[in-house]
Amino acid sequence: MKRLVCIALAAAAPALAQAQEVTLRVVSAFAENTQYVKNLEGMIKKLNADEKGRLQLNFIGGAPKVMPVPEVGNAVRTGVVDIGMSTGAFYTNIMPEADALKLTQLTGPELRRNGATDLINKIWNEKANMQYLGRVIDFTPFHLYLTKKIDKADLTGLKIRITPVYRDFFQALGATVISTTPGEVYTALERGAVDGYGWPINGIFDFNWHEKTKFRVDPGFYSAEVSLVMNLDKWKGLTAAQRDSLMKHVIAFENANDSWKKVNDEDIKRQAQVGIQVITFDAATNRQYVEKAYDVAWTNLIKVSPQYGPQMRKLFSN
Ligand code: 173
Repeated sequence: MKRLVCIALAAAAPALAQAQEVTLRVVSAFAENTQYVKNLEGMIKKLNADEKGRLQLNFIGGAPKVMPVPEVGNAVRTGVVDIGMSTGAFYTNIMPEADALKLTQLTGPELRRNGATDLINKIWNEKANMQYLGRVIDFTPFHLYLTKKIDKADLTGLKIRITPVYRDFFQALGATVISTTPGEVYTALERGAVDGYGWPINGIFDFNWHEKTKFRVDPGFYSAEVSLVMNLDKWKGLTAAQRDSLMKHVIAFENANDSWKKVNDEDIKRQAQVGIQVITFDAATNRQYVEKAYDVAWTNLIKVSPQYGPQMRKLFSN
């Protein structure tokens, strides 16, 4: 009997030790100098101070330094790392739905309230072995940046740098598209390999692309998406208290996404200061431009994901 108790205690010991404090390894698909990582480091610092003895996050670094951009999604899926901060566009190799988070007209907190986050989690669990934790950016459209002037919403004859975010839309506008990671954009511009690129309204200064950029096309389109995703097995292995701790901080982080409005205003000013000119069209053309962006993306998503595309569209709209 005594012996049995001893064995039982020995078996329980590691589980008890783990329940005390777990350290999760975090990587970013964006480089260390970006606003995404600066914000994340602030969140991690707060979590680590508040959750001592229960949960800790260890930031390993960003792509491409710690791993190539397209490997971040798989690293989370397989558990090579525990948490990734990435845009879905960087892991469409896992599932096409990954890139649909840009199509929402609602913010992270609104998606949580209307059940969209539950749907996202169903898909992310099932197809990517990931727990979707939360969105780290809102209020931020994508734009087309150019080195050459255009007078109409037509990109025929232009080579434009893309990720899956912009592919369908820029192709529909007639562009020849070239996929690159963020780290490859500067050289592509410098060599004239591309005549422009897609990127959110903020962040071009982090990569010095302003040196090579002459125009920005307004309006913007979609809602830039970067989120925290976690290996599902690791998520399931946390205690309820550890999950609550993690989600408390992720939700607070998500609720602070208003901070992007100021970042965006500042970057718009700074772009004007360095001489980046705004190209825009008449009101009707601008409206059609944005409508086309959404139409082509939803049409394509529903084609590749007839199972989830329509449900996502319903819950992502006003
Ligand atoms: O690399 C990109 O242009 C891209 O897809 C993206 C997505 C979200 C935020 C920033 C960039």
